[in-house]
Order: sequence, then C-alpha cells, then structure tokens
Amino acid sequence: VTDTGVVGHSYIFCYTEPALRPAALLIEGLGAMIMDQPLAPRAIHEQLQKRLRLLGAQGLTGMAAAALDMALWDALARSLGLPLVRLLGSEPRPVRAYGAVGYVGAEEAARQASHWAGQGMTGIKAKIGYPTAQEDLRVVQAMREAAGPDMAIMVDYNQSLTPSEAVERGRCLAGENLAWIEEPVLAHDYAGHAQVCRALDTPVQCGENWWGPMDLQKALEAGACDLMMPDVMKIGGVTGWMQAAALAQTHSIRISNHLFVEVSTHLLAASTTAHWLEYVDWFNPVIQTPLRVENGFAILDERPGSGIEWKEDAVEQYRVS
Ligand code: SMN
Ligand code: MG
Repeated sequence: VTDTGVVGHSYIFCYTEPALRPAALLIEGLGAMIMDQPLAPRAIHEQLQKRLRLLGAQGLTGMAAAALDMALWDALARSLGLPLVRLLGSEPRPVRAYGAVGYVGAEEAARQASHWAGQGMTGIKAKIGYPTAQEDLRVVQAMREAAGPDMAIMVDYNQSLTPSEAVERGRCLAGENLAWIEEPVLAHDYAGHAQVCRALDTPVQCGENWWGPMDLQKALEAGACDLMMPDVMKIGGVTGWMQAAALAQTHSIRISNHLFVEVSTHLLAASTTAHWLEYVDWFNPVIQTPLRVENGFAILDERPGSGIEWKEDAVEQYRVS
C-alpha cells in the first residue's frame, strides 16, 4: 500500500504447502526493508538484489523479491491510471494463447485437445514422457487427430529424460510437426539441452526454471534452446522479465511465458519477440475479473494495473492460516 492509498497486487506459486509460511515471512521481511521509499520498482529491484547477493536470490528469497517487484509495478501502473502494458511503453494487443493438456493418456489427451479446439485455441501443449516412446507418439497422434492439422502442438517433458534419451524420443516425434519440445532434460543442464537442440530439427523450448536473467544468459551462451519461456516469478518479476525480453530480442529468440497469465499477457504484449501465452485458469477462483480469452487470444483492456484484483471472499475461503 502506498502513502496515497494505492494497492499493488501480485501472487506467487509456492508449489508445496510447507513453503507458504516461509514465503509470506520473507515477503514481510523484505517488504519492511523497502518501506517509505519512492515507488520506483527498478531501483527497488536493484536494491533487493544487492541485499540478497550473499543469501542468494534463488528459491524462496527470489520468489519473495519477485512478489514485491510485481506488486510495485502494479501499484505504479495503478497510480498513473495505466494498464501495465502502457506503463512499459507498449499498448494492449491480443496475445495468442495455447491450452494445457495433462499427463492423462491418449484418449483423455484427445478429449482435452478437442475441448481447446472448441474454445478456439490454435495451440495445445501436452505433458508427455510416458514409459515408452511409442506411448508418447500415440498421445501426440491422438491429439493431432482430435484437433486437426492446423493446431500447433507442443510437448513438455518436464526435465524427465537424459540427453541421449531425449534425442531418441525427439527423433521418434520428428514427423509430427511439433511446435516445440520443452525441457527434455534437467532445466540447468544447459550442455544437455544444447546437445538435444543440435540433434533435433524440432525447436527446443525451456526457461520456466531459470532463476534470474543470468541463468538465461548462461543458457543462451550454451546454445541450450531455440525458444524461451521464462517464469515471471523465477526470472525476477516484471523487472527481470524485461531484462529477459531484451536478451530474447537481441538473440532473435521468441519468448513465451510460464503460468502467471495476468501479468504475463501485459509482458508479452510489451515484448518484441513475443510468441505464445501459456494459458491456465487455475488462479481464476481468487481473481475478480479473470483474463479474457476469446478465439484463442488473450485480450487486454485499459484497466489500470496488471490485471489482478482479489475476490476477497474466495481468498478468505482458501486461506490456510
Ligand atoms: C508446469 C510446471 C509447473 C507447474 C505447472 C506447469 C509446466 C508448464 O512445466 O510448462 O506449464
Ligand atoms: Mg513446462
């Protein structure tokens, strides 16, 4: 809350319940350090990064700093009466979105693919990495059959393969016209990613586990990916994203997001090499006006801020302490 009563909004994703309380305590503690300072998100970002040099700005500390960064940008945009995308010097424009398909087997994957196609989505992404390459292939082919030849289909291995397995599986999928293969190997095994990248024609996607723009820089130096999809929380909030987007631009690499659809839509609309919005609706229950998605595009409007206002009664309902 600023001294003029403007409230900044953001959320982070702790993945596991035991991380909730420590994350909240860190946000309070880091928040106390920036109290009474001018509403200057970039300057505060630098200050917090410096304070975290020895502790490290990864994991919960980085998440807490990003929570504050995103809330500060939201507050600044609101205080100026601008949507975040305009504060960043761009303007609202539709951002192409894809829908998520779970690790659910061929039949259910086909059903989910048809669901998204019915909603007008032009892209879908499935989690794969089944016990055999044949099963991976069956899932992709089932989705293709359900969604048609024009659907962009992506697959996500969530770091589950070794580089040689990834090359083997990637070759099995080579004829399926995939838009990308995501995180085939351990997220921080940049050399392994590079090996997969060199061996396959299908674009390799990664980035959701990069902590800050320096991880991205190292991945680029290694030639780890053809495409990137930073997570706004892990990359360092809005400030970290803008650094990432600048690197994406100078390297001519298309950039997508990971989760955090509200703020990420503003950020993609302000990123020169914007590619796809990963759309999930998981946080909608606590959000007053969920992001609009129409005919496969996320639609921004002129509402000030980054698109997050709490549905207070739902927040109360889900509160764990
Ligand atoms: C993913 C990771 C973590 C939580 C949800 C989803 C996935 C993605 O890797 O790409 O969305
Ligand atoms: Mg992923």
